[in-house]
Amino acid sequence: AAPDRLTHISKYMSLILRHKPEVVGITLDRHGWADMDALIAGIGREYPTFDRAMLEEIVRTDSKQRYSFSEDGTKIRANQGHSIPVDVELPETEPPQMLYHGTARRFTASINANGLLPQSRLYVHLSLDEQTAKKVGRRHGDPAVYLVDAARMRRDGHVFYRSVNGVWLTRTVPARYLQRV
Ligand code: HQG
Repeated sequence: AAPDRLTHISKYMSLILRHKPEVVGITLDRHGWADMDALIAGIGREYPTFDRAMLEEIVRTDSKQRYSFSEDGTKIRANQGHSIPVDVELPETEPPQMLYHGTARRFTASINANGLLPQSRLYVHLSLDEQTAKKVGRRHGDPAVYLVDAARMRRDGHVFYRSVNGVWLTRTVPARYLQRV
């Protein structure tokens, strides 16, 4: 299939598997899994010719490894980024000393005052390096990057998870752990 058609479908899949499974009439279980056949049928209503091979191609070629299949191959889920409260069974993990968060400049006054909040998602998303954070920030506009004192947060009892695709997750980051870079 043409690359931009696959990109469109991948975005639609993100919407379904992270935020709104109901748009294609499916549900996620409490661990975020969707039944593959139901998902394929649901997406097929919007994109005729969509099939299992295309789904597998999207998952395999996804630049951020956004999706995983269940071991038995009957289910699929998003690795992170959910707004609906699912538990993707990530173990609590010791973070590196420092992490980064990319945002838009227009949010910085609010972030400096209130810290990083998960907004519509379950977690605040943090990046391993400044470059990646800047890219994430650019999605929202003129980018701004914060350094997050993850080691001190952890010492103070904040919990961190690393998603299957390497994104770091934590509930909130109070402003005292943030520094603009
Ligand atoms: C900002 C992409 C005002 C926050 C990326 C961000 C990521 C505040 C926006 C993943 C705030 C939420 C998530 C506060 C936070 N006041 N603004 N107190 N606290 N914000 O999209 O981190 O391509 O929900 O800085 O790679 O940008 O979708 O989060 O700008 O991993 O797979 O509120 O999405 O991955 O925006 O991105 P988002 P995000 P995918």
